[in-house]
Amino acid sequence: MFDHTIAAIATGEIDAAISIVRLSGDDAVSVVNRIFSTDLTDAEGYTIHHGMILDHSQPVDDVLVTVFRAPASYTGEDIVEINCHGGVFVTRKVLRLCLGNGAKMARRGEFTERAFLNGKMDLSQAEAVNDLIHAHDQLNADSAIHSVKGSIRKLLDPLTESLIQIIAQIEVNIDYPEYDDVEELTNQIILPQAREWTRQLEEIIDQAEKATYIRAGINTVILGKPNVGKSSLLNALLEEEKAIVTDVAGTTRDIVEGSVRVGNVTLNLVDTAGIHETDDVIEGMGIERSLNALKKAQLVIVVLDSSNIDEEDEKLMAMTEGYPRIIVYNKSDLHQIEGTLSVSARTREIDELRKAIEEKFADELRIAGSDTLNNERQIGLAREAYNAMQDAVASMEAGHEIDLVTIDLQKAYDALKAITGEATREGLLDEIFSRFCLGK
Ligand SMILES: Nc1nc2c(ncn2[C@@H]2O[C@H](COP(=O)(O)OP(=O)(O)OP(=O)(O)O)[C@@H](O)[C@H]2O)c(=O)[nH]1
Ligand SMILES: [Mg+2]
Repeated sequence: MFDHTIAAIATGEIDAAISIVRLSGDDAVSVVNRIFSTDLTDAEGYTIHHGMILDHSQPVDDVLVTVFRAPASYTGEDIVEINCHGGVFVTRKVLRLCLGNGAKMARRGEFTERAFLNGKMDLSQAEAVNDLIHAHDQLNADSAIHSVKGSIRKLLDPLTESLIQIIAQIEVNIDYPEYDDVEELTNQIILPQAREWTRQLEEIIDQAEKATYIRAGINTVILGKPNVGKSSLLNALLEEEKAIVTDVAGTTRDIVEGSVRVGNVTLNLVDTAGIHETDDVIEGMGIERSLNALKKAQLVIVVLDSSNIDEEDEKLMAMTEGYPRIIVYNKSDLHQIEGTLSVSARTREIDELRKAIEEKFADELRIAGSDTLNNERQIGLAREAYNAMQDAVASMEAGHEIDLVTIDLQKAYDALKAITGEATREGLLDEIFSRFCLGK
């Protein structure tokens, strides 16, 4: 399908025990044959060959070479992988020899692009390969590997299949009105179905949003009046002395940030200046920043001092009412209030808070572990489909002709198909594959 063979270093460019130069294309085997002491002409797929990489008969490296034969390879083409002895210098030299003997340098993501264009995977799977490379925790890695295995197509297929059946049937109705054996579809028949599709799309989008935000980490703001132990709590959660703690009210004047994992939940924590009335200019600016951080919060941890609760706390409670929040009663070592979520930041007894956080996001964690759309591109297309479907419903409710309705249904269908790349749009491929690493 492609007229040239590509090559790249597939592993990181660091000194390591082994690194891999990868080639894909019709000439992959013949390019390597020109620089390899062992003849690979008749090598079958899934075989490994030992030998020397040679530069004008001079040995460069003692290597193992893996051969994959089209179409049973990652890209669907012949692939040869040269397992070199690590060092950046040697690996680059092997790559240069491949390039000097007929291969072309691969662009970022070109191997995966070829896999996609050769029909080895759909677009959502190709994107998932990239997500897997960049996954920094279990949750992200799990969802990426699900998608590599085709979970997104599984998620959307029932919807797109029933949608295309209806569209096809409407078209038959319009184009061949004389066919009596095909049921004549009316708004009354399609409307309940279209409403159900709209509902399903809404759910798919909602779940994807929940999943993406928990995978990215929860923006969490620690809020409270001065001296209640906010910074101490941040330090306890982070298990390090990141923020300054003193018994002077108004210690924290700027935003202090840190990221921490609580079970499977990642919190992007922000410690803030204690909120109260003040004439101090700097403290006032700090308080303003606290209030700004609150606006972006996906979780607010409201900290109270169990031994000293007053009307300033009441104000804070009222202010954070509409936010997803957890209220913690700190300094439980001094005083404990029955029936509250009690912690002691100073003695690092904060298990109750950790438990509450995991419980609060149990739903999202479950969703993130299941099959969902994975990124903004996919969610954006699902929204396009949802809007088109809503238009279809509205147009049926208004009693429009079926051939008008089918335009919206078609739009919804196209948007859904673009998620897996079955109706790819111009420029999209370049955009997606350029985010890849070289050699992938
Ligand atoms: N006994 C006890 N003291 C605590 C606890 N948590 C914090 N403190 C003390 O309370 C004082 C204030 O703690 P910080 O963590 O600085 O409080 P803050 O809310 O960040 O204060 P500001 O930054 O001034 O708004 C310090 O002397 C802490 O040692 C706790 O659980 N128990
Ligand atoms: Mg503080």
